[in-house]
Amino acid sequence: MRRLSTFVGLAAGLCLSLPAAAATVSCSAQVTGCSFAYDGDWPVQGQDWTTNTAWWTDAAAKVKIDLGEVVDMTGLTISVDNNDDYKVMASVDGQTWTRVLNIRAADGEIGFGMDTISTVKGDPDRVKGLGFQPGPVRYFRISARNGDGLYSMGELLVHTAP
Ligand SMILES: [Ca+2]
Ligand SMILES: [Ca+2]
Repeated sequence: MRRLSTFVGLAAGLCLSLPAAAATVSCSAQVTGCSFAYDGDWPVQGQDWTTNTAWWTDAAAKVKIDLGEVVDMTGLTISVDNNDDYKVMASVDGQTWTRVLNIRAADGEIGFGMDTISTVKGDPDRVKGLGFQPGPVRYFRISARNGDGLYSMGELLVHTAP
C-alpha cells in the first residue's frame, strides 16, 4: 500500500523519488526479507513487524540501499518498528558516511508495530528533531540498536528537490 503522503506530496508540487529502476537493496546476512525494505510498498502503521518487512535481531546488521545515482535529498520518510533506535547513514561515494537521520524509540505516534516517520513538512507522520541532514546522497545504510532487540524496516522514500 502506497502512502497517502506520496499523493499529498505530489499535489503540493514536490518531486518524489519512488524506488528507481537502477536502485538496489542488499542486507547483511542477519536480515530476513531484505527486499521488503525498498520495494515501494509501505507497511500499514501498527502492523506486525515481521510481515512484508526486512527484520533482524542483531544490532550489527545493516540494510543497504544504492539509489544508482546521486540525488539532492531534501527529506526522508521511513517505516521502522516503533520501539527501537534507528540510524540512517548516507554517502555520495560509498566511502565517506554521514548520519542523516537518528530515530529514537519514543519518536512517532505508533505504540505497537510498524511506525512511519517523515522529515517532510506537512506530512502527517512528520517528526521534528531527528537530526536530518539534507544534501547529495547515493548510498544508505540503516541499522538499529537498543529497544527490545527486535528490529524491522518496511520502506524508505528519498524526497528530492524539483
Ligand atoms: Ca516495503
Ligand atoms: Ca522492536
